[in-house]
Amino acid sequence: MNTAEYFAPKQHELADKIFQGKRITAQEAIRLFDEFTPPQLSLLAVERKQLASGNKVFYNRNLHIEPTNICVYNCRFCSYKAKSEADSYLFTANDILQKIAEVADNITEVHITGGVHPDWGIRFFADMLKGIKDAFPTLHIKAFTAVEIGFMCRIDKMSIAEGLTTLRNAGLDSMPGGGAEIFDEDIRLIISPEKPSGNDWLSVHQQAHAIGIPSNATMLFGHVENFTQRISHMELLRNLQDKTMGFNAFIPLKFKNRDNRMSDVAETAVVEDLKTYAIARIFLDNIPHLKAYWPALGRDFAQLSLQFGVDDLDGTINDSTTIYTRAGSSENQAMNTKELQKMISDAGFRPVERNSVYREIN
Ligand code: V47
Ligand code: SF4
Repeated sequence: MNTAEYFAPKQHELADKIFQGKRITAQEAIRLFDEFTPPQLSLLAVERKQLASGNKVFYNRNLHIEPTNICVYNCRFCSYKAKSEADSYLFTANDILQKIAEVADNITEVHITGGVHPDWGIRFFADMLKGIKDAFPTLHIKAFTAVEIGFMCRIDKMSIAEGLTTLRNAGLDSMPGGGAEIFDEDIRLIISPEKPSGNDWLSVHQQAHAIGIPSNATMLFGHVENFTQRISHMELLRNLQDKTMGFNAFIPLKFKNRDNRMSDVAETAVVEDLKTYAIARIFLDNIPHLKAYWPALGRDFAQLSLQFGVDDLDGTINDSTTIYTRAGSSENQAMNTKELQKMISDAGFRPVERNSVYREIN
């Protein structure tokens, strides 16, 4: 690539470094936010995506289940937790088995996370996982954020390592990336003051990776944090990944402002969102996949994000998820495989179905 055509002289050195696949520093990532245009970032991010996954864009067939919307925490950005007893729900183990049974022939993964229930501990969830594995032995179970696991361990007075081992032995195959928000403690105090710290989140994932449970990582962005805090968040993830190589995917989650206690905070512009995806792709050089979770973002944005380094659009079946519809996403939460494939090929990429650990499924 002749960088002179697309980049100003002061940008050449950094653009060349990125084209050569070299690691960039946090200061350089801030420069990408401040000094580079969206078309320039698109060029750089797609180049780095090609290194990681060529022309492929992945999707999977999964079902998201949220067992309850009752939660002990009161995150200010959350539109999801029950506002009153009348608004609350709890699924029984049988409800969950029934929901899976309805679509089991069409999925390879079940994704389970929800509110942090005050009484449900490790043993309760281990029984739930065993029930699912007994009934559907080939389904991959991706379940429970680090925040949920931390609380479950407290209920049953177990260490994090004991809790994780119990869940793994009961059928937990991997963990989703929720609960990370923004690791910066000053921001956490504003948006989710009761939630355990960023270090706690990182420690749960480190311990999960150590016993063979891979996971994802998220970042809730576009509220009261600044670019430096976004990059610091990613830097902590990059540092941990250097040690464990246990993260499969990074998922930036754009803050949605409807029906929560941060509704006065304006949502970010699409251009800023796309820049954030591109910079994540470039900066997180050791996390192989960048996921745009389309039910939250909308199909149009998700398709556009493929030009900014995204190589994964998550799943096709999203039957009972409400965390985003409540916060203002108007998406119909289900898309069939053909629609998803078309969305990817229309954007110029090759759709590839994956399993939960990114093996290709023919
Ligand atoms: O941790 C809550 C976020 C997360 C809002 O790992 C909000 O494959 C935006 O982590 N605006 C849960 N975001 C969802 C999650 C996830 C989703 C899809 C795939 C995977 C995966 C993980 O949702 C929470 C929080 O950061 N969230 N409220 C809101 N108003
Ligand atoms: Fe509970 Fe999660 Fe909502 Fe926080 S974001 S209140 S932990 S459901």
